[in-house]
Amino acid sequence: MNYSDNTSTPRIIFHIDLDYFFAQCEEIRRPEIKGKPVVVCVYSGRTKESGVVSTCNYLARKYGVKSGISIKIAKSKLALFSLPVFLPSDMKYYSEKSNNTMTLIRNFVENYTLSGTGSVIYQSTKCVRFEYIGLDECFVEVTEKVASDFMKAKELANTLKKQIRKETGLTCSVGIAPNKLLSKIASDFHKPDGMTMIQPAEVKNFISKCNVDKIPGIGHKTSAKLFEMGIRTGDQLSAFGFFNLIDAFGKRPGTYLYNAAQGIDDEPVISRGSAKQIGRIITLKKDVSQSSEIDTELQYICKSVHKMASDQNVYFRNIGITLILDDLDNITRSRSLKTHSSDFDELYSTVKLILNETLNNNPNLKVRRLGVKVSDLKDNEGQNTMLNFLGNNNININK
Ligand code: DCP
Ligand code: CA
Ligand code: CA
Repeated sequence: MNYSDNTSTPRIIFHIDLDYFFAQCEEIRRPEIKGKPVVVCVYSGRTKESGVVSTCNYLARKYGVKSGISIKIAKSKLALFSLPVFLPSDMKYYSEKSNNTMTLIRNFVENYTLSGTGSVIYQSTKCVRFEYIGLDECFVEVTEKVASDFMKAKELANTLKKQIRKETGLTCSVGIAPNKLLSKIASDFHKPDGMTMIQPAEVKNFISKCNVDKIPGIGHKTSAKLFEMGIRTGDQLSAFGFFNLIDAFGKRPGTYLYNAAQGIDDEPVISRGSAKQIGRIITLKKDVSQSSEIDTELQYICKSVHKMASDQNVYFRNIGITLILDDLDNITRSRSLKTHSSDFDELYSTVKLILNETLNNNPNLKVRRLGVKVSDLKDNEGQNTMLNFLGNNNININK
C-alpha cells in the first residue's frame, strides 16, 4: 500500500491548527491578561454563572479546565488564583481573526519561494491546494510546491508559522504528513506552538505507537469500547484484524479504523475557502431517533446559531441540518426561505420541520451529533459575508 492517492509519489499535506484559539485571540487584544488563566465562556443567561466553557489557555488547562465543562466547575478549579480571567465569547472578533489568518496562510504558501531555488516550479501559485475546515484549522497540500521534498516542506512550514505569528500574533501547531489523517494527528502531537513531521518511512512506527484516542473520529465511546477489548495503540488495533473490527463496529467504521491503524487515508485535499455560513454541531447525550427527544438541545443550538448571526449582523436565507449517525455516516438537508430573515422563530421552526421530515422518512436512524447552520448570508450593506462553520473538525476526515 502506498500513502498517496493512486500515485507512487507521496503527497505532502499540512494540517494547521491555531492554538487555544478563542482564548489566544483574547490574550492578543488584552495583553494584560497574559500569564493568567484565561477562560472563554458561553453564558446561557439563566443565572450569572450558568453556561459552559468554550475554550481556555494552557495555564487554565493545567488545572483541569477544558471545553464543555460548566463555568461553575471551571471557577472551582481555578479557586487558587486571585484573578482568573473569565470572558464571554465574541464570535465576531474570532471570525475576523480567523478570516485574516486563513487568507494569510493561503496567500503565503501560494507565493512562497523556497530558499536556494530559482526554479519556476517553486514559484507556481496553482499547485497549492487549500482546504478550509473550520475557524481555526485547515489543510494545505504542498506536494508540487516543494517537489515532494519533506525537508523543503518543513522549511516552508517553519517560515509560515513565523509569518502567522508576526502578522496576527497567533501561534499554531502544524502537522506535516503524507495524508490528511496523519497530518491531523501530527498537528496535535506537540501543542501549543508545535510542529511534527511524519515522513513515509516513519508512518508505520508512528501509527503503531499512537494511542487510539488520538485518531480523529474515535470519541469517548469508541475509545472506551476499544479499551475494554484491550486495544490501546495503533499496533493493537491493527492486530485485532480487519474482519473482527467490522464485526465489532460495522462495515464503514470498521474499515475506517483498520485503515487508520495502518496510517492509510486517501482522502484528497479539496480546494475550498472559508465557508459562507454560520453553524454549530453538538454531540447529543444519547443517540436519538425522534426529534421530540431532543427539543431542549434543538432550542439551544438554534439560539446559539441565531446569536452568532445577530452578533455578526447578518440575515440568512438558507437553513440546514447535519445529522451524524452512530456509524459516522452524515446526512445533510436544507431549505431556503422566501426572503432573507433574522428571525429566531423562523430559524427554529424550519430546523424542526427539516429534522422531522428527515427522521420520519428514515425511522431507523440513530443520530449521534446534530448540526444546524445558516447560509446564503447578507449583511446590513447587502454584501455576502465570509463566515464559519464551527465544530465540524471531525466530519471531513471521517467520511
Ligand atoms: N470550541 C467551542 N466548544 C467546544 C470546542 C471548541 O466553542 N466544545 C471553540 C473554541 C476553540 C475553537 O472552537 O478555541 C477551536 O477548538 P479546538 O478544539 O481546536 O481547541 P482550541 O483551539 O481551543 O485548543 P487547542 O490548542 O487544543 O487547539
Ligand atoms: Ca485549535
Ligand atoms: Ca481545531
